[in-house]
Amino acid sequence: MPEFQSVVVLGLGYIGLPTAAVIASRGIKVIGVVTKPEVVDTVASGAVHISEPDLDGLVQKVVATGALTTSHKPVPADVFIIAVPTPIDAESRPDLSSVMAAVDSIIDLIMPGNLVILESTSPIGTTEKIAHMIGQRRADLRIGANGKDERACVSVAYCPERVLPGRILTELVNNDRCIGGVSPSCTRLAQRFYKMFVRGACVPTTARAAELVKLTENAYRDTNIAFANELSLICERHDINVWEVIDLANRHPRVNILRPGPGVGGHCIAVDPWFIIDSAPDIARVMRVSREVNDGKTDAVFKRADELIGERPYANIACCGLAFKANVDDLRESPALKVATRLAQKYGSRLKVVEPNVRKLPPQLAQYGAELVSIEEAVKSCEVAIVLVSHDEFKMIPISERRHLEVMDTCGIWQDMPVRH
Ligand code: SAJ
Repeated sequence: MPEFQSVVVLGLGYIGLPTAAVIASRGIKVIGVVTKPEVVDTVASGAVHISEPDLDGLVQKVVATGALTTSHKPVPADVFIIAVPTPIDAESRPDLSSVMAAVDSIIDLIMPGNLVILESTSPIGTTEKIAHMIGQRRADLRIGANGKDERACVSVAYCPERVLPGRILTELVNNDRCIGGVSPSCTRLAQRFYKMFVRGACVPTTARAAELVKLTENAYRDTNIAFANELSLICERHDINVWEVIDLANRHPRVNILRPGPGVGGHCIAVDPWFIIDSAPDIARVMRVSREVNDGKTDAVFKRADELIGERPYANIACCGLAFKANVDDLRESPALKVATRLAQKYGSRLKVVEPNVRKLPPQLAQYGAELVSIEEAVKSCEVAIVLVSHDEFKMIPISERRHLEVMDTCGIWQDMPVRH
């Protein structure tokens, strides 16, 4: 009989739903748990509430076979996976309330032999805290014993998700995973579980190290993007083309500068470094400054756009892109959306917004009279263009159709014409 026959996935967002669907596709019974009734119903009908390539087909299939079902509350299972959001609060400190609520909801259901896995990005020590919480409330259970009688204990482990939005289904299966239990036996059990659906290596470590690994990956990327964004402002000061500088510098065999943009968005890279900074504020100086540089870039982009528009008092303005990055529909923590909102506040109906991945303009833009249009319509009806996201649809517009535009291109997609960045 298979070691793991049923899995409860707590949270059906960008990570929980694809994870639940992939596990269900291996023939394991999966129950996706989410508190929002509309998500319970949508997924139960075989549909999806998030946009991610190929996810709709997979969910439809596993729901149709009965391998994936949904519920608003957890049920007993062999494995519990916690994949709920871990945002930061107003003081940039980790908010673990959803994780703790998820643990609370399963504590009375846990049985000897069960595996509890945390996948949510979390501060160092969270997995141990969860193990402690279960131990305190369930004196009848032994947590993570380091012994032979693995099946008599409850195992608790951390296994961070590392998938890239837009490539989630591929990366979920092919990326290496680092797996840290609160004891070596917990790590081993969690490794056996992930090996059932992960083709990448399942590398063992401790829970605390695994927590920091996840945070480190995103803090590393944030710092590298901050370097690129700082360089773009230096280039602007000296009137040098930043894309050319990066291109030439990257010809050095040991240099690989990332791309500047309007700032860093999404719910991961702009958030996770704070978990490290909060844990060691006196040491994490580079990470803090990187956050400030990346947030500051969004302000700088707005000011430059405002100056450019100020030179054309009656012109219509094409605002190209709202998503947090190219070719996704996710507007969460999007620097492009922040810039567009400030432009809409100031320029109202002069603003023609292009976002090919959404059907409706967010209310914070619509309320000022800004309008959602196609990229073709925008280049035709505007004299100024502010490029905020490097969507494929924008790259495909030929120079003959945009030659008349005064362009500020924060992403470097139209380098065949004079642009400001
Ligand atoms: N960005 C730049 N310049 C670049 C690369 C990205 O400005 O050269 C910006 C993007 O436009 C976006 C932001 O950074 O606003 C983040 O985009 P991203 O594609 O770098 O990352 P995410 O947030 O989509 O996903 C990241 C990934 N982490 C790493 O690559 C280290 C992903 O693997 C993680 O699983 C995900 O965070 C997560 O969930 O933590």
